[in-house]
Amino acid sequence: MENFAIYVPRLVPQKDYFAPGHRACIGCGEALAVRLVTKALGREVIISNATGCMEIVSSPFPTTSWRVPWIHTLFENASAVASGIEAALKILNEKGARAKMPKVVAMGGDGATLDIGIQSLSGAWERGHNFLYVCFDNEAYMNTGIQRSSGTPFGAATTTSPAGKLSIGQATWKKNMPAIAIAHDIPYVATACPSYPFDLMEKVTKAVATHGPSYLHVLSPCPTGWRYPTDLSIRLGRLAVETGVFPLYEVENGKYRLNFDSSKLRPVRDYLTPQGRFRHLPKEEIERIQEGVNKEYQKLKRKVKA
Ligand SMILES: Cc1ncc(C[n+]2csc(CCOP(=O)(O)OP(=O)(O)O)c2C)c(N)n1
Ligand code: SF4
Repeated sequence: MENFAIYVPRLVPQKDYFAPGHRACIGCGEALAVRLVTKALGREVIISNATGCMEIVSSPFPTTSWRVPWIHTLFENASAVASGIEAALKILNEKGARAKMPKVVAMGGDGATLDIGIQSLSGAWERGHNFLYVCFDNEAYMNTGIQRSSGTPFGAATTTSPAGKLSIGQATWKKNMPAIAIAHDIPYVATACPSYPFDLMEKVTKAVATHGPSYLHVLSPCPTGWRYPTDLSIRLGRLAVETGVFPLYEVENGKYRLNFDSSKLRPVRDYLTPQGRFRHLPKEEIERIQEGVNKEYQKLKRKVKA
C-alpha cells in the first residue's frame, strides 16, 4: 500500500472530473471506467452522453458529477450532437475565436451504442468527425431493469431473456461492435477494461490524439446485472481478459495489436461461475461458449500476425 501512495500520484492525474457522490451501485465497474476515462481526458473536453446508467446516476436534479462541459443527449443522437459540437468548434477555430480546440467525446452504454445509437454513430464515422466515442459495455440495459441488449453474451439470464425450462437465457451471440467500428476504416479502435486502468487511460490519450474518429469499447462489470458480490468487479474484468472472453487489443490504421496475450488462456468456466446470470448453464453449454471463445481468439490472433 505504501508503494501505491508514492508512485500512483506520479503516474495518474490526481484530479477527478467525475465527482464522487454520484448514485451508482456499490462496486459499479462502469462508474470506475468513467472516472478513469475522464481523468485521462482532463479539463479541456466537451462530453455528449446518451441516456443510461452513467447519465442517470450522475445528474439527479439539481446536482451533477461532471466537472467538465457535459450534455445529456438521447440514445439515438449522442454521436450527432458530438458531430455538431466538433463542426462548430472547427468553424470557431477557423475564425480565430479559440486558440485551442477542446476534445470532443461521445459516450453511452451498450444499448445506446450497439442498438439504438448505432446509425448516428455510423454516420459520424462515415463523415470522418474528429471525436472519440466510448462505449461503456455492461452487457444489458441496466438502468431500466437488466433487459437484454445485442451486447448481452450468449447464455446470460436477463429480465427479457430469462433462463428457465424452455430458455437458455440470451439466445444470440454478443454483437462484435469493435469489428463494426473497424469495418468503417476509422484510424483508431481499441478495447479496454477498468480492471487494467493504465491500459485504459493510455488508450484514451491515444484515441483523442488521433486525427479523425476513434472508438473505445470498455467492458464494464456490473454487480447488479451480472449478479456477483460487489467486491468482485476488478476480478471479473481481469477474468474476462484472462479467459479470452474479452481480449484487450487495439487497431491503429488497420494494424492489430494484442495488449494482453497469454499463451494459455484460463478456462471460461472461471469467468462464468462467479456470476449469477450464468448460474443455470449446464456443462455442455459452457463447453459451447468455450468453443466460441477459442474460435474468436484464434481469429483475432491471425489478424495480429497478418
Ligand atoms: C429511444 C429510447 N428508448 C428507451 C428508453 C428507456 N431507457 C432509458 S435508459 C435505458 C437503458 C440503457 O441501457 P444502456 O445504454 O446499455 O446503458 P446502461 O443503463 O446499461 O448503462 C432505456 C431502455 C429511452 N430513454 N429512449
Ligand atoms: S446497474 Fe450496474 S452499471 Fe448501472 S450503476 Fe448499478 S452497477 Fe453500475
